[in-house]
Amino acid sequence: MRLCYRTVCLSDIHLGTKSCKAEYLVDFLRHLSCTTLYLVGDVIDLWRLKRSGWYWPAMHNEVVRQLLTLAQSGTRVVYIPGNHDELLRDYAGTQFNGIEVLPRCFHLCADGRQVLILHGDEFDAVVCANPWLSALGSLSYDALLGLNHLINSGRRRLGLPYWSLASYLKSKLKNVGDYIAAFEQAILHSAHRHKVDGIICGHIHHPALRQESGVLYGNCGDWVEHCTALVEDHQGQWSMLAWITDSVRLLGGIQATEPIPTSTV
Ligand SMILES: [Mn+2]
Repeated sequence: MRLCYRTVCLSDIHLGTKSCKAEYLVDFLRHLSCTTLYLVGDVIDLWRLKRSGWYWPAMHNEVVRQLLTLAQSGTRVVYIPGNHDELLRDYAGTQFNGIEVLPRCFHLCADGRQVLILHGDEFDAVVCANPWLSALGSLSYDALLGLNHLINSGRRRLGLPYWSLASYLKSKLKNVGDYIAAFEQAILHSAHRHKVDGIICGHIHHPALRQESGVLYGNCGDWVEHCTALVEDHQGQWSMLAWITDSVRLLGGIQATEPIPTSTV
């Protein structure tokens, strides 16, 4: 079986951690051919490697090898760093072994829709402040985005790891659903602001694909738990795949209105 797509988006692979499902990803990549592959952040968990020592089994090397093979055989591979691999943000605009590094990226779908692809950690501060946002309006929304950036570039200069307000809040919140809803609202708000037809992101390890108020919301999920990918066919139709065994399960195209329940993937 060969998987042929126009575009594939993967995020939150977390190479360098024990929880990375590298063997599933290698299997997926071996079956894959596509025109463009977006790696939507937290691909290599550089902070974990730095904090808890080097963990790099042969299978993680094999993931890298498969990605380089795709790049060398004509696939455009774009690496958009996330917060766990933010050190690579310094290399935005450069290429290594045919892989482009970009901070975020606009993607033109086959059907003419314009989609913004980004990791999503830039929304952490917004998510935390969400209860007050509706009262304060979008001016403060922009200010919060700036604040999140300022705090974390300051921490970075001090050699401190990225601090995710949102993960903190997520760990404190009894209802994770509230957190996910706040994140998704922030993303949708940003889509309207950027005047794009959709946003594809990662970061919260919650795979999703749906159309909301005329905007496509896609979350790649992760390769720690869900083993999911967002794929675009040659007509511009997006679908969510979960690659858990050697068979692929199509979990719904853009008409699907519900995120995948964790229990089924
Ligand atoms: Mn992240």
